[in-house]
Amino acid sequence: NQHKSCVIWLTGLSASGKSTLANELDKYLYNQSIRSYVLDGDNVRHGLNKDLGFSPEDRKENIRRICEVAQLFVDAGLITIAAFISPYLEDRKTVRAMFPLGEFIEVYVKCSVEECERRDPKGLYKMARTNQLKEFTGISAPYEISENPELTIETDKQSVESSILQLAEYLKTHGYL
Ligand code: GGZ
Repeated sequence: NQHKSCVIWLTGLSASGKSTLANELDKYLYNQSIRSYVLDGDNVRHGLNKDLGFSPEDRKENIRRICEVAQLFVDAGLITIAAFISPYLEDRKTVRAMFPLGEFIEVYVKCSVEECERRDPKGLYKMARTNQLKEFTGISAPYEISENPELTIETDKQSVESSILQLAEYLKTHGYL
């Protein structure tokens, strides 16, 4: 199937729904016979970036390496879906600047910190609140909101299905699919 390769960059808090959306979009594209690949903490932070922690410098290096990998996947012709907190505006701007115009689609996965903390699937918010986890995004480390993401998805207001439709609609109307 014909598509234009690009990177779909999902940014947002821990437990905001980035990985869920990334994997559901990946499935959706697969069902349309479109080649895609998901980069997320599970396949990057445990391997390539296992030497990195969560200080601002390490997060910056994390995002820099992911950007390099994403460029390779986009070159290989895939719709590349990256799901990382990527909390710093400057780091996301740097990634954007590494891609030709139109090949970087920033998606803000918006969810209140209250709702993320309520979900807390891995108990990390709890650990952050009790100081067992330092520099935790949203609690003791910043998340900087972008002014102009290509898309905003509000996971505390809309269903996964409607979010995937919103993403697919964007990709279709902008000529990626
Ligand atoms: C934020 C942390 C931290 C701290 C561990 N702050 O919900 P998760 O568990 O599965 O996803 C989070 C993941 C964040 O990694 P990223 O590579 O996306 O972060 S960044 O883009 O900021 O470099 C969370 C877990 O790692 N985790 N400690 N202190 N998230």
